[in-house]
Amino acid sequence: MTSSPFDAWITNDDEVTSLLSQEWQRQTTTLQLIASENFASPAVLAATGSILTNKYAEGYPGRRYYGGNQVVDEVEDLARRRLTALFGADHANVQPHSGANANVAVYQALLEPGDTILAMRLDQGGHLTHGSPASITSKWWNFVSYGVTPRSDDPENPGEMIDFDNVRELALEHRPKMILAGATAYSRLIDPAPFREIADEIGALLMFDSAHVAGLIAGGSHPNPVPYADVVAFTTHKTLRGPRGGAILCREEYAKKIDSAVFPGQQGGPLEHAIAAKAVSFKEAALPSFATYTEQIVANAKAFGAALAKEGFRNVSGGTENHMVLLDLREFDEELTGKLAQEVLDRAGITTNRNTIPDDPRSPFVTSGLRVGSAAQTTAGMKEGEFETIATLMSRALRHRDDDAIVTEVRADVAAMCATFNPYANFTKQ
Ligand code: DSN
Repeated sequence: MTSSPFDAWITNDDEVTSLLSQEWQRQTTTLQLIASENFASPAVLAATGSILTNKYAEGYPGRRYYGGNQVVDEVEDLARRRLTALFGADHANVQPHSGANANVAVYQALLEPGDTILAMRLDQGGHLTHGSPASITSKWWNFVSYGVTPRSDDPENPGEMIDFDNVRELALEHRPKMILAGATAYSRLIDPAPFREIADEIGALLMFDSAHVAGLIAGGSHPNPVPYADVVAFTTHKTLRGPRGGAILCREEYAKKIDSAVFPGQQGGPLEHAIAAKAVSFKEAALPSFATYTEQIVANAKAFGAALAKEGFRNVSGGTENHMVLLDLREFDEELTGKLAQEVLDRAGITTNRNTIPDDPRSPFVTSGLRVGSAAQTTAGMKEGEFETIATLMSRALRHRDDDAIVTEVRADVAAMCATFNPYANFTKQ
């Protein structure tokens, strides 16, 4: 089995080395189409695996609770400076361990328990931390949810897009203290301006959860919410292509509250190795080549959605303007659930995730939808033509899911594509 070039130094643990090799093999011989995943650069991986993992640094640069943080302070300051410059923000907090932590820290910083937040419905694209009954967020805060417009057969106006009349009506009725824009399964551009107008009309705070599209914003392919929102929270590992983690941007007036909510409010010692890797990724995202990359992500997703539609998969909302396509599988095959499609595609070497679609009659564990994304394979160098090929491979595997020989043939075609588009052959030293 081929080893990953990044774990060659693990010499004393055969079991972990073997598992890392297996995962290297999986990531480089199968297609990674989960919309929230990406391939971080070798420099990001190296910083994540660096000596900074040894250091405790509770507090913030210049105000730590432990000695020996002279270098760590510079690392975290560098990350904060690069991030504020990238998005034009007043203040950055780069310590959140994840997007979920970042979101909860924002609520904790700016709201009182029991305050109302107006956010997107989970079954129409919102995230667990936007008030899922299973999330601590719904126990501490009162969520009211807006949705998408009804589906229509008019190709000019297909529906299933954020219903701003509904946002405004609910805002006027419930007077939330915060309006939350942002989604986890929504393929359209989210314009921050109408959200700001509605927030201003009722005197609410505006938070933008840009986890999925942070990279598209950094690359200039989507509008920057920073001038509109009081606070922007996101993950660093999706389209932004950094290490796994979270970050928060805010206006200066909220900086102290946000910092206190992250530490000591939510977390203990920050992961300075991850923060160094975040700094590396923020530098990469500021390069002109990153703007070209995000343009290609969107072009690839559009081509992918159109090719999937030709194969009979309905695109929810009629298409995409970001890195993801949300598929309604029912018109392709009424019997095919999201769960089954994900399992069949796994056998064919195509990694996806099942997802609920608006008004899904099936449970969130089964679903009638499948979410696919273009960010990772775009990093690997694929363009529109390759995504069109992937659409035909997906269709073939799903139509012939009971024929092992055909699924195996698709897997071989996938492996051949992956051999040509190795994500780690594509990076150049920058
Ligand atoms: N789990 C992420 C996603 O896949 O969208 C959200 O946190």
